[in-house]
Amino acid sequence: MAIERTFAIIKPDAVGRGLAAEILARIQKAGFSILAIKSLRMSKGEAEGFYAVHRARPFFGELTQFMSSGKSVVMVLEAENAIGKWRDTMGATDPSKAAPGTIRRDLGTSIQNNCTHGSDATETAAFEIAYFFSGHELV
Ligand code: 3AN
Repeated sequence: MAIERTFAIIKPDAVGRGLAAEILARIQKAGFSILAIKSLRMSKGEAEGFYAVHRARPFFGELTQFMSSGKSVVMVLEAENAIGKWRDTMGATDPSKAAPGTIRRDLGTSIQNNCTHGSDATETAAFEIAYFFSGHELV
């Protein structure tokens, strides 16, 4: 299987609760290389652009408010099958439905405050990586 890249976020709930180091340790333990990483606070507009596919959903306003409420850590992760592997490491969107041992099950507190984000497909990963990182940050 080819080496793949995915885009990951440690969301403001997790950063605010001091869980960034714990999540980074899980990323390393799962065998990802962190190709690029930075900390930033999204503006409301940046969050709206990032989650544009969800703009018709009832939770869009709340979601973009939350994502712009504090610092996030954004990353590009590399591994074999990185997209699927990172989604497996995170667990299901709703922490109460996520498998034991996953980040969302162990650390998430609600369907919104679920600690992490991960791309769901190759095209999404390409869009999301380019949304936060320039080519020179990915060499
Ligand atoms: P995932 O992040 O697991 O791919 P998506 O893409 O369906 O899930 O949802 C994007 C984000 O929107 C989720 N990570 C979560 O923070 C939020 N979200 C999803 N469903 C709901 C919901 N029913 N109520 C509130 N927030 C939600």
